[in-house]
Formats: sequence, structure tokens, C-alpha cells
Amino acid sequence: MRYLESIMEQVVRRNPNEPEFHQAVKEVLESLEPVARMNPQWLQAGIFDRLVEPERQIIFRVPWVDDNGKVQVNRGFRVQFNSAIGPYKGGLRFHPSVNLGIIKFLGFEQIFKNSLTGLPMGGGKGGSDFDPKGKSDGEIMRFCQSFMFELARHIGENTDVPAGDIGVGSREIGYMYGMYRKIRNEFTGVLTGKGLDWGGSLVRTEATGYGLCYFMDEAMTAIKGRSFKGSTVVISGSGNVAIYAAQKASELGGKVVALSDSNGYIHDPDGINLDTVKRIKEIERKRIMEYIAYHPNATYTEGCMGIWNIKCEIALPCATQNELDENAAKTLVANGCFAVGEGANMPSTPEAVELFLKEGVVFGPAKAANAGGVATSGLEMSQNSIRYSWSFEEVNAKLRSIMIGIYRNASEAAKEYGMENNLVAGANIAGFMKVANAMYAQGITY
Ligand code: NDP
Ligand code: 2IT
Repeated sequence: MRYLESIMEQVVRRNPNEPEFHQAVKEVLESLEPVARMNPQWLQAGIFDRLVEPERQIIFRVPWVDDNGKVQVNRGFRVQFNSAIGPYKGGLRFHPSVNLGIIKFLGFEQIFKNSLTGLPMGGGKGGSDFDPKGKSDGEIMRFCQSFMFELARHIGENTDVPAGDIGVGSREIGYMYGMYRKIRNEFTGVLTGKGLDWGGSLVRTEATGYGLCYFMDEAMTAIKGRSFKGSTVVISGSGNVAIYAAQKASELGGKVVALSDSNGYIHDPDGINLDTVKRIKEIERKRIMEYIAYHPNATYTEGCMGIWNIKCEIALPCATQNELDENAAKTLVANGCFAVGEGANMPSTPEAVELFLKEGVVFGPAKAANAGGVATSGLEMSQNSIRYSWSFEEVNAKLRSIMIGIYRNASEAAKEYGMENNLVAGANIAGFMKVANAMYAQGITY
């Protein structure tokens, strides 16, 4: 459709040097063509033009003092993308690759993901080019405090509620929450992913990985009559999402044989021992290659892309954007992989996605498949609001039913628009409809 094409051209012109943002917007706009044709009132109201422009983008200086007494300066970001259906909600990423384009792609995806959860959350994302690797606890704390000193003026439990993402886990959330509490002199649910003793929710730590497996199990059963049971599973990454995806995939009967980090991957044909992985990654904060010291049958290979050469039936990319390209997709398909579930945000390149859809691979796109993390953040917000906490079983049951609901909504939307089993289109359409309706009903404000 010419109209949507012209919006895409405008996005590229207005936001040069932001390839990841272009990639995310292009995929969504392409999916929305049939919807745009059936709803001319949305074109009239400029819904699409407004959707691709963040409501607000904040960039700030983050100075901190390292252990040698030297002043370091990083750049902080918070992109408040869309608040039509609820307060901005989305994680904070601390990684040297962070720039405005990365945060915008993540914030844009978050709008539709959060809408799919069915909970009242708008889309946002933030972070910094700070590299937590090799930093002392004291350095991490001073950085987090400085970051929050500025961020605090832009967020609030009814305005914008950040959480974790790459490089931001419970330790960082703790340091940031402490600073927020001191600045505002209030104890509110302004961040999610908090510790269980101070307002956090059970299952939030496990939620993204667990949710990914609940979603994929439902999709694989519905589309192919298959499941994790008896399947070999390869998972990239070895952080929060990868670890708990591995745990749930195993519980559901899968055999997880590989994990990775940005340096390389481990392959354990006996099945990965998660107790070892958790000790190395969560307690010792070391590299995944340490694993082979404890498991003699396991091997370590340098370079993270090679992980997709390992033969498997199910692949779960859980590390970072564009980590699975067309060649990797071809290898996976040739090796008999029948399902791919995106735990990371936008891990598959557009060419890889196209190939999976063409080959009839059950493909769970990130904004649907990894929505369990933010869904459980939404449940944390609910518990904070009613000043109560639900049991592990209650939260887990809610998470599972949300993930199954997301699969069904995406699947139905795909079918309704003549693209059966195309969950990319289905998730984009289902996520978009609610946001578009809300923006339309609320008039031309943002
Ligand atoms: P963590 O920081 O816990 O782990 C990240 C993992 O990915 C590490 O193993 C890391 O390896 C690897 N990784 C990061 N960057 C790169 C890179 N450039 N190249 C190769 N490997 C890389 O983060 P999470 O597990 O929380 O996040 C993983 C993905 O899941 C991200 O895409 C995130 O946006 C997404 N996600 C996270 C959610 C959450 O609730 N945490 C929710 C939904 C999605 P290394 O240690 O070498 O850097
Ligand atoms: O990408 C994501 O959905 C997250 N990093 C989780 C966001 C959140 O607010 O829990």
C-alpha cells in the first residue's frame, strides 16, 4: 500500500543510522496492510504516522566514578513510545552496543507485545551504553545510582515503569530502586523485577523463559501435533531468558544440548546440567566456557553463530537481535528443525523469518513468544497496587494462561486476514488493533 510505504520512507529519512529501528517498523507496517485497507478512518486520524514517532525520547549524561577514582561518562536513554493503553512499560538494557536506534526498535516492539498480554501497559524502553562486564559491585552501584538520579524525574508508577533487559537483573534493579526511593521518599511499584522481599513478584525471574516454552508448546501442538517431549533443543544465550527457557523446556520433556554467550557456545550431548549453568552465570558471573571443566562430555567452540549448526528439532534464540541469519536458518531447516521460538527481541533477520515461514516451521515471533516477562511485570504491578502478593502457583497459572491466550489471538488474527499459521502477521495485527482503537478513541493528542 502506497500510504504505508510512504510512512516507511519517512521513518528512514527522519531516523538515519537506525537500521534496527527501520527493520522493526518495516515488518510491522508490512503486516498491517490488510488492516489499513479495511480501516480508512485510521488513515484519516494519522494513526500510522503517529505510531512510528515516539511520544517522547530522553537522552541524558550519566557520570560516575570508577574504582581508580576516574570519572567515567556514559549515555542514558529512555524512549517513551506509546501510552495509549497504559503507562509506558519496558526494560532497561545496559550494553556497549546501546544507542538511540536500538532503544527505539525495542520500544516500538514493546508497544505491540504489551498490548498482546491483555494488560494495561504502554510501550517504552531505555538503557545505557554502560558495559557491566568486569565492573566491581561498587562500580555497578554507583553507575545505577547516577542513572536513576536522572531517570527518576521521568518515571513513576502511573507514568513509566522500567524493568530489566540485557545487563540489568535483580542486582541492578535493587540499586536503582534504592535510589528512586531515596529521591522520592516513597515506596511504590516504579520498577518491576524487584526482589521478593521488597515488592517483587514470584515467577518474574523465570517468566520470559517459562512463557516462551508455554507459548511454543501450545503453537507446536496446535500446528504440528508435536511438542517439547522427546525433542532436542538448542538455546542461544546463557542469561536470564536462556536459563529459564532451558529449565522449562526440560521440564516439558525436551533435551537442551547447547547454550552460548557472545564469545562462544557449549554443546553437551548428555543434556545441559542447569545447576552448573546457574552456578557459573548467576552466582559466579563467569563465562559459559567454564561449563566444560565440570562436564567432560561437553565441548566449547569459539564464536556464537556456530551454535545453529548443532542438529536440533527446536531452536530458541535467547541472546540478542539479528543473531540468527539466513544461513543459520537454512542449516536449521536442513537439520530437521521444525520450530523456532524467539526469546530474544528480533533475534532472526528478516531473511531468516521469511525462510522459516516459507518452510512451514512453527515460528513464534518475539513480541508474542517472549511476552511472558513483561506480562509477569504487569502482574507485579497489580500486586503492588493492591499491596498483596500471589503464590508461585497463582502467578505461574496466570502467566501460562496469558501465553496461551496470546497464541490463540495471534493465530486467529492470522487466519482472519488469510495468513493461517503466520504468527508474525497475526501478532502484529492483534497487538496493533487494541492500540489503534485506543489512539483513535482518544483523539489527536500525542
Ligand atoms: P542477560 O543479560 O541476562 O543475558 C544476555 C545473554 O545474551 C548473555 O548470554 C549474553 O552473552 C548474550 N548476548 C548479549 N548480547 C550479545 C551479543 N551482542 N552477541 C551475542 N550474545 C549476546 O539478558 P536477558 O536474558 O534478559 O535478555 C536476552 C534477550 O531476551 C534480549 O534480546 C532481551 O531483550 C530479551 N528479553 C528479555 C526479557 C527479560 O525479561 N529479561 C523479556 C523479553 C525479552 P554475554 O554475557 O557474552 O554478553
Ligand atoms: O523485552 C522485554 O519485554 C523486557 N525486557 C521486559 C520488560 C518488562 O517491563 O518487564
